[in-house]
Amino acid sequence: MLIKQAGDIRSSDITPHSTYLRRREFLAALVTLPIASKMATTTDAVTRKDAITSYTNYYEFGSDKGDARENGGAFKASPWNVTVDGQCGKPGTYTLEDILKPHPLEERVYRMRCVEGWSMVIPWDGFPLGALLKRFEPTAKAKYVEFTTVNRPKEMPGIRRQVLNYPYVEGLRMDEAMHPLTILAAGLYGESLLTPNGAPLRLVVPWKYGFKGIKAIVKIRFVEKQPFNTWQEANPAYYGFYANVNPDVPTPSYSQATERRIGEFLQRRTLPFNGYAEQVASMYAGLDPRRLY
Ligand SMILES: Nc1nc2c(c(=O)[nH]1)N[C@H]1C(S)=C(S)[C@@H](COP(=O)(O)O)O[C@H]1N2
Ligand SMILES: [Mo]
Repeated sequence: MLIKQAGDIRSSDITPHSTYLRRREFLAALVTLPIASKMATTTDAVTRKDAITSYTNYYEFGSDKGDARENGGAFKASPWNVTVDGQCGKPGTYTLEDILKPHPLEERVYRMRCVEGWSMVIPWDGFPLGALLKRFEPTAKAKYVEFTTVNRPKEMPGIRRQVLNYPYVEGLRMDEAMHPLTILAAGLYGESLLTPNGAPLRLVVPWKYGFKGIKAIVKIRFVEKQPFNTWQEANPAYYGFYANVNPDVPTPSYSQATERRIGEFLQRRTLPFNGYAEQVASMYAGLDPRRLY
């Protein structure tokens, strides 16, 4: 049994009093999802649900792990529209229902790894991004896909602090976007996503560092040129475009060789491509591994 030591419990793991008072509002967003199939890509133990929903990175709500849960009470994830444009045959504005309807949710248990050195194992409920993108009929000029997060300063109080430039933007190369391990998630642990984890729709790319997993997506754009993602813009020495998990490439100030699994005490060795090398490494043949950060 793993025992969490007092020194290992961060203040952000503890529910703030104001959140406790709003707990009904927080729980009201939960809807049990019908899951079509289950697939585990790891035998590692799944991280506790309360850790996954309270220990999050979501700068639109603040830069502390507990901020999205603490400050997310005003965020409205419904109704929701996603605008699709750029190099494709079927641009337009689609409702969340339009997006989700043809794609039964599958539960996939993925290892996730953040650049800050922590990791989790999350049972995401999602569907392959590629199946959705095909519906929009990308043209031959669509080399990359760019994603944009909703920008609502009134509902997202961290935006005012301008730690990052908003709206938050991420991107994938077309082959990465079409890869079967890449999913859009609408839930986790069999329930619809809560605000801190990116409700109502977020990207999950398990062989990349966590920041690639853009939350609360409102725009999908097919483009010819490599998108300029928010974290690369904020600090290019630490954050690149590819952001493939690579234990051999340190950041300018720390090693990326190990990670601390949330809920565990000892460090683990980080695996190339976060353990998914067999499935994805061939996409990067010929690319300088130092660019894989
Ligand atoms: N819009 C938006 N998406 C975001 C972020 C953010 O600040 N804003 N943080 C990213 C980072 S740094 C990480 S590690 C993951 C964390 O996902 P999780 O909180 O669901 O574990 O979300 C990513 N997606
Ligand atoms: Mo992150």
